[in-house]
Amino acid sequence: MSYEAIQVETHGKVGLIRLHRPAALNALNDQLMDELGDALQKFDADEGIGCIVLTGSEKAFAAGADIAAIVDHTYIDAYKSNFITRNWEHIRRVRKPVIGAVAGFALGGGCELAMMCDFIIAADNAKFGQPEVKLGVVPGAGGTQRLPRAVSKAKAMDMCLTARMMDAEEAERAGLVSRVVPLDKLMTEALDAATVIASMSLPTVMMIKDAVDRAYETTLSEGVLYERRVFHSVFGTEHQKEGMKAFLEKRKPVFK
Ligand code: CO8
Repeated sequence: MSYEAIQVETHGKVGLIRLHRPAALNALNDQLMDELGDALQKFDADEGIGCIVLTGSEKAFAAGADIAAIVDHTYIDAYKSNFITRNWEHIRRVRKPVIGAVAGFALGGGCELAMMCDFIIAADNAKFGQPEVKLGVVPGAGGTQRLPRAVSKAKAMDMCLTARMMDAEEAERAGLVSRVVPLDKLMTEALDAATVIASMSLPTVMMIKDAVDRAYETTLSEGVLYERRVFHSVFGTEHQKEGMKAFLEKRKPVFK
C-alpha cells in the first residue's frame, strides 16, 4: 500500500508515522485511517522495529474527524460502514509500544487518537480537546471513556461539555501526557524515548504494555494476579538470564 495521508520513516529500531494532511490540519478521513492502520500493522509485524512514534505537524497532531467528509452521513451510512471502529480496532491491537508525539491541536478524534497511544509526549504548544458538543455530536472514539480515566471525571466532563481546550501544562498536571518539552525538541525527545524502549527486550516490553493495559480492564486483585503470572513466566526467557547476568557482571545486556 502506498501512502498519501501519512508519511512513514524508520530511525534505527524505531518506526515513525507522521499524519500528513496539512491542508485540513490532519483531519482524520477514511484514507488516513486506512493508511495508519496499515502502517501500524506493518511496524508491529516487523522484527526490526521495537517501538513506534505517532506524530502530526507542528500546528496539529490532528484536528479531529474530517467534518467535510461526514457532514452528510446518515445513521445507516455510519452503521453500515462501521464508522470509526473498523480502523480503530487495528490501532488498539498494536502490541509494540506506541508513543504519541503531540504538537498543536489534538481535538476530537485527534485527542482520542493521541489517547490510544501508550503515552504522550507533548510539545509546549499542544492543545487537547473534545469539541464535538459544538458540532451537535458526542465523542465517538473513546473520548467519554479514556479521557475520564486519564484526567478525572471532573476535567473530562468540563472538556466534553464546554469544549474548552486543555493546554500542555494542564495536560501534564492532569496526567494526560507524560512529559512536556519545547516544540523544537519534541521529535528528538520522542525518538530518544522510543530508542531507549527499542533497546530493551522486545517480549518484555510487550508484556509490560499488556500488563499496564490490564489495569484499565479489570479489578486490582485480578490485575495483580495477571502481573504475577507474567512475572513468573519471564523466568522462562533468555532475556531474564541475560538482563540479570549483565547487571551482576557490570556490563550492558545484549537482548537478541
Ligand atoms: N475537518 C475538516 N477540516 C478541518 C478540520 C476538521 N476537523 N479542522 C480543520 N479543518 C480545515 C479547515 O476547514 C481549514 O480548511 P480551509 O483552509 O480549506 O478553510 C483548515 O483546516 C485550517 O483550519 P482553520 O482555518 O480553521 O485553522 P485555525 O487555526 O483558524 O483553527 C482549529 C484551528 C481550532 C483546530 C479549527 O480548525 C477547528 O476548530 N477545527 C475543528 C475541530 C473539531 O471540531 N474537531 C472535532 C471533529 S468531530 C470528531 O472528531 C468526532 C470524532 C470521531 C472519531 C473519528 C475517527 C476517524
